[in-house]
Amino acid sequence: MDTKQTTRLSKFLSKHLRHAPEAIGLHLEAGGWVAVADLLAACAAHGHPLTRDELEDVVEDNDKQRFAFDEAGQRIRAQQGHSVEVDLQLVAAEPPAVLYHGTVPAALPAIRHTGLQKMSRHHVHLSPNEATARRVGQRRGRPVLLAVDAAALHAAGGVFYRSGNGVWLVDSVPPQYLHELPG
Ligand code: HQG
Repeated sequence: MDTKQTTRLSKFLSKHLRHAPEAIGLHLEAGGWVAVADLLAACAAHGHPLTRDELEDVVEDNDKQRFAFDEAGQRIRAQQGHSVEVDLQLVAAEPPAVLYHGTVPAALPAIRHTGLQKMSRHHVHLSPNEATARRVGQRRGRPVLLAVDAAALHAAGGVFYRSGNGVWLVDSVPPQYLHELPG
């Protein structure tokens, strides 16, 4: 498969493992899992035929490790980023002292007022370093970086989760834990 095909399949998988499984007749089990055999059949039935080997290549090549197989290799899921109701069975973890969030200038007034909100996702997504946060912000325009005082929020009872691909997840970040970093 060339890069273009891999990207096309990755987008198709993101859409159906995170947002619209029922559109291709899938149902996410607890943890967000679907049987690999069911996924391959659903992909074939909806214009994206691929083999198990090709699926493994897409999972491995994915720049952000968006997808993961279970230990037996029988099931697959998106690691985070869902909009459908799903219990990812994440385990709470102690975050690093500082985490980062990349956004755009237009969102700042609201963020200063209400803090970071999960918007259409299940959690606010935070990055472990500035470079990753900058890339996240850049998807929407000129990136603006915020540092999150994760240690203080955690000490105040904020519950953090780390997804399988290194994204930190939290319910919300009130404004007093945010610091705007100089561009
Ligand atoms: C902003 C991608 C107004 C927030 C990325 C962001 C990441 C507010 C947008 C992952 C707000 C939500 C997540 C508030 C937050 N008022 N705007 N109170 N609080 N926002 O896409 O963090 O390709 O849901 O700053 O790389 O940008 O999907 O979240 O701009 O890892 O794998 O509202 O998505 O990964 O946007 O990105 P998103 P995000 P994938």
